[in-house]
Amino acid sequence: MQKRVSVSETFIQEANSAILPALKDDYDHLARRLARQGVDAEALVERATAFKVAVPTWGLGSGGTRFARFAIPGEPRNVFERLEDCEVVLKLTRATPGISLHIPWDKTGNTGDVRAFAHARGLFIDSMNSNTFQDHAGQPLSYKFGSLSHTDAAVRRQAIEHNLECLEIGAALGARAHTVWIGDGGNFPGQLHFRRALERYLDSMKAIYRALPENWRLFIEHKFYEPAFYSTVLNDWGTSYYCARELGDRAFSLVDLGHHGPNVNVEMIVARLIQFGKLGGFHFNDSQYGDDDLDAGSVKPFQLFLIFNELVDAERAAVPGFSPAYMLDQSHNVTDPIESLVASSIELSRAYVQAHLVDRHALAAYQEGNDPIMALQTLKQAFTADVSPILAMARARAGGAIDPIAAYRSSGYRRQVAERRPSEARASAGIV
Ligand code: RM4
Ligand code: MN
Ligand code: MN
Repeated sequence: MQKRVSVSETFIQEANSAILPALKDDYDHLARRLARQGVDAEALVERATAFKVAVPTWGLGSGGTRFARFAIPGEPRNVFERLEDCEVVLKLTRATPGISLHIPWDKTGNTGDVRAFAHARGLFIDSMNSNTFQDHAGQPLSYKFGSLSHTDAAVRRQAIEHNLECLEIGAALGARAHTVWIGDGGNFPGQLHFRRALERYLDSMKAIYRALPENWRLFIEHKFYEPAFYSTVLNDWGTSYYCARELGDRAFSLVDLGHHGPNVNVEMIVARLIQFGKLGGFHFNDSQYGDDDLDAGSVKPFQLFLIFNELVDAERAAVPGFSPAYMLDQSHNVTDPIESLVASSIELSRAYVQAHLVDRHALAAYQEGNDPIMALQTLKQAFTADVSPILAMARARAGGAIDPIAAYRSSGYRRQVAERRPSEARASAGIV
């Protein structure tokens, strides 16, 4: 039996002890400042502690683009090793106990083992993700021309069966949601009959919806291009909303932040889906151009804040049925994935806490009084507040790291796993 690798709690405590006095100082100073505005810092620490986001197992390896993939030392080779890395992210941040699995990438012979392995590390399986955007070893029919919307009923059946298998595996693992993203679409005008392709997709999704275990939610993820470059079957939030409605009460739209055209007002899409009772959840990431899968909050932190502004507004207003699932979906091409996931989870907590800082009474009054400059000022006041001491205090009190990336680097975890996990030659390009 190999010694268990992880970043130990005692190690984190030791790393914290040197910087705890400085944190206390910063926190007290911020708490006094906030008190002058009538804001209770402790209430914000509570919000930061409550914030959780699920980690995608596929984000723990080096991603890659369609041109190349640069491997990193100690890259996890199977679901167990990916869960080991997830545990490190959890220990450092205390915000990421939920895990999203991708099938067949995370398939193993024994599902029971995966569940026990996760639970022993304080993790649980949150959402399943199917994969009919690639052909897998041993698969009889190809998805080259689509999967759930394919013209051939036999291919559609195979893709449905794959999703049913995901539900079965997920049920054994204690998951509670299934996310379907398809790569179906056309590369050339005329290639697809738009209406018929969507009808076929919906018929297939109905078969999956019927098999959904009790208390599960089904998330459908739209994306406007890629891998198909001319048209996509589930291309935008409107189509997604329509399909979710057609499917039934337990079907919802999932918003992946990178799946919209450049400059699209994503926060408004979020507000619309909330209003229509169909916001299922998020795949958080950031992007400059398209589905770039960069770290959350790295390129457009203000947009992320504005999205959380809508979410917190709905939370405060107790919008009926509002319960979005928060998940990360990133591809780490040039960073250590553990560091990227840690940093991203912190950026999400930051946006969430900042959104709680918005003076909603004042904002409502400025909106009613048609005072755009003061309305914007109200948002900017919250967005420019440095809430880092609140986030760090929440982590420290929960046993996480005050400075997670520094603690991770000095732990030597990457070096340890590099020794235990000899690299596998994987020359192919990365994930989509
Ligand atoms: C897609 C989409 C899906 C993810 C795959 C790997 O672009 O975002 O959610 O499962 O990538
Ligand atoms: Mn996604
Ligand atoms: Mn994507």
